[in-house]
Amino acid sequence: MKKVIAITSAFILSCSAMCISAVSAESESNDSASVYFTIADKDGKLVAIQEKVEVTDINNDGELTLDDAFYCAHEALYEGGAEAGYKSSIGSYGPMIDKLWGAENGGGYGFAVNNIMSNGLGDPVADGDYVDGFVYTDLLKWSDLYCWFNIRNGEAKQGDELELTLKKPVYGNDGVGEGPVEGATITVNGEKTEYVTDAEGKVTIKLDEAGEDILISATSDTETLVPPALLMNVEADEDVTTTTTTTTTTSTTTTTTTTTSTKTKKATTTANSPKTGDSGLGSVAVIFGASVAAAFAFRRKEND
Ligand SMILES: [Ca+2]
Repeated sequence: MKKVIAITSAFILSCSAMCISAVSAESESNDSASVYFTIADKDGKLVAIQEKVEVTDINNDGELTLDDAFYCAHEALYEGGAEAGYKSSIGSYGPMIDKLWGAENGGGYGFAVNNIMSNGLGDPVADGDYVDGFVYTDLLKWSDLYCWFNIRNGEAKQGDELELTLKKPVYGNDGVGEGPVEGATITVNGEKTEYVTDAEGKVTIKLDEAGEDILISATSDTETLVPPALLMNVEADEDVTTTTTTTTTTSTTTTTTTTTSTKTKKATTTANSPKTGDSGLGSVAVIFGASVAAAFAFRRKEND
């Protein structure tokens, strides 16, 4: 018995020693970084949205740069890997992109690290960086405008209002600053909304849809925007859902089946609140007639 204990503790000791060395090796090492990639392709379409990619020193120069990062992003996200989708070479100003997301257009690519446009693939990347890359869609005037929202992610409740600012790089004597994008229409999961950014690039939108990773982006009639990407997690609000359903019911009759079941669920879950339940029943009665309401009430009674 004693021997077993001795062996066990020796094993635990060696294991913890191993764990300690593994942890310290990781914290000291600089040979990988987690980077979040957003990429717009040659058609101006978002093909990667804040995808987490592990970047390693692909070209073995002892540094983690954008060149390594784009290679790893294609290896992880592009069909056929980096060999099919990405190519870089050393140009007269340093390393440059020859192919991005499968598109070879003679050098029309842009990229930014944490919303700051980068000039070279040799720029460093670090853990937690957001890298945005895009293929120019306007190969005549190069009008594609990189832009970004003041936030990348957020949590909210359905029906909440959210104030956003859409920004773009502004080039001045002191280097690159930022300015507003005016007149951009906000899109939610690819659908245009009524919300348009003002002269300060600001817009307040109401989050009508619930869901995870709802994509908020922007488009413009006057400028070629590289689509910005904001991912929102919006928690469903039952009251908001009910209101929406009722509106749908009054405008069409084809959704009656769905509505009835939704209402039943609502009435059942709020059985302790007679006021809510009664008003729900009232709207059903108006729409479906007294006989349906009677059947509904009967079923409700049974449930009670
Ligand atoms: Ca490298």
